[in-house]
Amino acid sequence: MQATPKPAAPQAARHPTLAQSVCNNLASLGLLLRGGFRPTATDTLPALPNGQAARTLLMVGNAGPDMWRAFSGSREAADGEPHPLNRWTRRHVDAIAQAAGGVALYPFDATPAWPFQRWAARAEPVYPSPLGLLIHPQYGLWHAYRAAILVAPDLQLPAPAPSTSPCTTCADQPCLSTCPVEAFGTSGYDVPACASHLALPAGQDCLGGGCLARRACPVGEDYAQTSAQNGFHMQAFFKAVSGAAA
Ligand code: B12
Ligand code: SF4
Ligand code: SF4
Repeated sequence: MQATPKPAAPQAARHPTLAQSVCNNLASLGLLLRGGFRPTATDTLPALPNGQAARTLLMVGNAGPDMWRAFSGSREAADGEPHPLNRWTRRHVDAIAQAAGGVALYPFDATPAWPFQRWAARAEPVYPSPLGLLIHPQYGLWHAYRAAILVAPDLQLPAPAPSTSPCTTCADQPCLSTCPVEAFGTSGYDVPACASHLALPAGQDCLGGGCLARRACPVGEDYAQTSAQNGFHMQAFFKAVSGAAA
């Protein structure tokens, strides 16, 4: 049986009780507190339920298999209704945010989308990869963001320690030579080319087991998602980009 990789240590905060309690509640769901930062007025965030301004934004995410294990046994995973992972996340993270006197924002339901990737780069050491996904030195491309929690206190989380992107020392860049339809080029990610391939018999490896370009990256292999999780996300992505009800 595959050992669960040790997650990166959450950043120390100067309000340890609130940060630790959020961290513990997230851990019971296989989710990680992935750092945070003090927002500025230009972030134009909503006020908290009591009218106060948020002085810390906490990033919530997943890496490795823990979240998938927790979600797989949930009622949302079994009820056959649309967007099970988003509904499971909202049910639990809304409660965690409320217990902290805060409010949760999500990457999946705002128009325009909240800039989760830009926020992530302010919270922890992540870097743009040639695929557009952010790469983490430990998790590689095998991580995502599920929510942000706004809270009133300034938790004074430390800025991410200086580090470098794993991509800068990756001579072969296998992520760029693996996609069968060369969807990653100088002009970004060719979503229609990818979606067309997924509709073909030749695209079933990507659709069922995950993006071949993402799987080609050697960084963070211990955190790679299972085929079941990759297939779940790819099916949701394919439904969204092919216009079917996701
Ligand atoms: C729209 C969207 C998509 C669209 C279009 C993506 C695209 N590349 O064109 C579609 C549906 C195709 C898509 C697909 C997927 N997505 Co998507 N997507 C989003 C979403 C909802 C909004 C992105 C957006 O418009 N942001 C608005 C701008 C203003 O936000 P921003 O943070 O400031 O913008 C930064 C990014 O745009 C980034 N960026 C985007 N593309 C590129 C390309 C390059 C080369 C670089 C350097 C940077 C870069 O740079 C900006 C400045 O920092 C985000 C969630 C979110 N709310 O952010 C997820 C998100 C980006 N997606 C994510 C994922 C995981 C995927 C999938 C892999 C899902 C899957 N099947 O498993 C696929 C495949 C993507 C791929 N192979 O690249 C993750 C990325 C996590 C990470 N490690 O970075 C996010 C953050 C969602 C999450 N829950 O974590 N996605
Ligand atoms: S294969 Fe290399 S260049 Fe591509 S994302 Fe991984 S580390 Fe970066
Ligand atoms: S899912 Fe397959 S076709 Fe789409 S970008 Fe990844 S490797 Fe290319």
